[in-house]
Amino acid sequence: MNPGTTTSIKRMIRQEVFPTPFCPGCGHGILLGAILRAIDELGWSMDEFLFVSGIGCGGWIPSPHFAADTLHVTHGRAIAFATGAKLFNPELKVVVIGGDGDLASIGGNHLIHGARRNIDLTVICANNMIYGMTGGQVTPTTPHGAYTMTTPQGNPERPFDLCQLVAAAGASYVARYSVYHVRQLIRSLKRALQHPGFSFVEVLSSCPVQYGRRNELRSPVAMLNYFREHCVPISRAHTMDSAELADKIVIGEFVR
Ligand SMILES: Cc1ncc(C[n+]2csc(CCOP(=O)(O)OP(=O)(O)O)c2C)c(N)n1
Ligand SMILES: [Mg+2]
Repeated sequence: MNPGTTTSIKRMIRQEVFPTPFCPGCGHGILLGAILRAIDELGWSMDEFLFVSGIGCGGWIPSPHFAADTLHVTHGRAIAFATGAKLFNPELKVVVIGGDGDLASIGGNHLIHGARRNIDLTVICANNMIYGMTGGQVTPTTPHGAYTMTTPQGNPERPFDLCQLVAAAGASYVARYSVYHVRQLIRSLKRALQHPGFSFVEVLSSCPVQYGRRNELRSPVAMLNYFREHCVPISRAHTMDSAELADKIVIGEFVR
């Protein structure tokens, strides 16, 4: 069986029947597949892992889907639980998967202090730029001017660049891709999983239902096209000035 194929990763998913927590067109399913493909391509067993997630649509990525040990904990506290588990059993590969609200808003302090300590965790942020599960409120990564339930006139605030934030705090592997850039994303996830120390991968994920419908990106295809058209590789970004970069999202590896 070829690693990374649908047939190969099927055994890594729980086979019980349960309703999907994801809306049609949600990018979190693409990220789910990318994480499993990365682990499969590395030839690692799910038994070596603990996946920790908080509350939100992003928190549903590992739990209940992954056929592995999972901790589904309180909103914003996944990195704190993961730190405890890692300290108790340093042999475990501990992976945190959470939303932008979960990791950067209520959990923002755990994120920067986890990075500062450079603790050996892999943190994957499913950044759909909104509180998806609770109806579409603004988050610290919602773009300036974007419409959400709580910013009906457009977001007046400037968003965090999560990669710059965790890099400045001390993370030793930092990368950003989108669910449109699946092959690059899988390669980056493999590097993050292999990296000793705090590794962080921000993954821009489509949310046509809560984000897209308020921002003229109502269809799943429109959201993927948005990522295709707005993401600029770091190598190209170096040749662009700030005006050209104004509405762009830089992707690639920022710390390696
Ligand atoms: C302590 C606490 N505060 C607030 C909530 C309500 N809540 C649940 S999920 C969530 C935000 C979800 O957004 P995000 O983390 O970005 O995940 P997404 O659903 O977008 O994937 C909020 C505010 C909660 N469950 N617990
Ligand atoms: Mg979110």
